[in-house]
Amino acid sequence: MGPDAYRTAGLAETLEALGHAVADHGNIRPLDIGELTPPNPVLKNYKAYVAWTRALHAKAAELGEGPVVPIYLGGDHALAAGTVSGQAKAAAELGRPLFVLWLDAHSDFHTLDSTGSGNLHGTPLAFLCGLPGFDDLLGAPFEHTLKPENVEILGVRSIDDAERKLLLDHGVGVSDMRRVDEAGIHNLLKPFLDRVKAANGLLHVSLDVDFLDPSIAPAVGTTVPGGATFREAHLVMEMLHDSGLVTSLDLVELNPFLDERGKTARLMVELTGSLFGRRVFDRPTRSF
Ligand SMILES: [Mn+2]
Repeated sequence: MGPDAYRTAGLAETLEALGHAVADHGNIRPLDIGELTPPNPVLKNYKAYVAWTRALHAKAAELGEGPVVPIYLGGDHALAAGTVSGQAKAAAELGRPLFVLWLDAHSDFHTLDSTGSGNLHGTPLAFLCGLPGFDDLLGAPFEHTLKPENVEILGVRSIDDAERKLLLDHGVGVSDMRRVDEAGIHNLLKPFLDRVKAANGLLHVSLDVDFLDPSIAPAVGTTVPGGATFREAHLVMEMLHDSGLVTSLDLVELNPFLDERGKTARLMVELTGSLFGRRVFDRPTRSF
């Protein structure tokens, strides 16, 4: 339902109005992977996670090498295990490092052992950073793991104890909402973008609906109060556009059943428009 809500909210039309050519590749289907036993009985929909990851990985590895900016629509944030691993494979083929900006209320850094809830949308970043236990996902060890220092999690405000330890041990960049309040989006994001540029890196952005404050984006199953405001979110997107560095994007965790007259889907489309060059406020040049 998530992808169709974005289509209905005019994602393609918004991008076309900005002068971009858009190709809708339709809905991807999970691979048929046969029987599979979960390594931890608490895990929910484990087989589906594996089946989707393999399908999305193959698609993203193919799109990642082309002169296009893929936008992956979901759906569960677990999809990033496939999209980002595929983009990472493509980046390796191109001989360039992949950086990831993870815009999320949560850090999604659980292993299949550390998760208490069994919700697999809490695990993709741990897989992508090479933590152990995920070999089922691609049917082989993931070769193109992200360097944890090339990952920046922004806007986080809910981290489980087990995750906090893993994040610190691995040196992932984490800017929580307190840091956003104290330092501001610009001061947190600019140094990261400068590092991507200096490394001639590719940049994948993974935007979870719950990055946003629930008052402006209610259509998500895991709301956490105190999220990014309308202006903070647009500032992130405008800075990303100005940087010219973004090479792929996830839009995830939209649940249209929980939306209020499509406002969350429309906001996510507007934010994508900002990332692709639309300005919310005109900034006329003045002479002083
Ligand atoms: Mn997430």
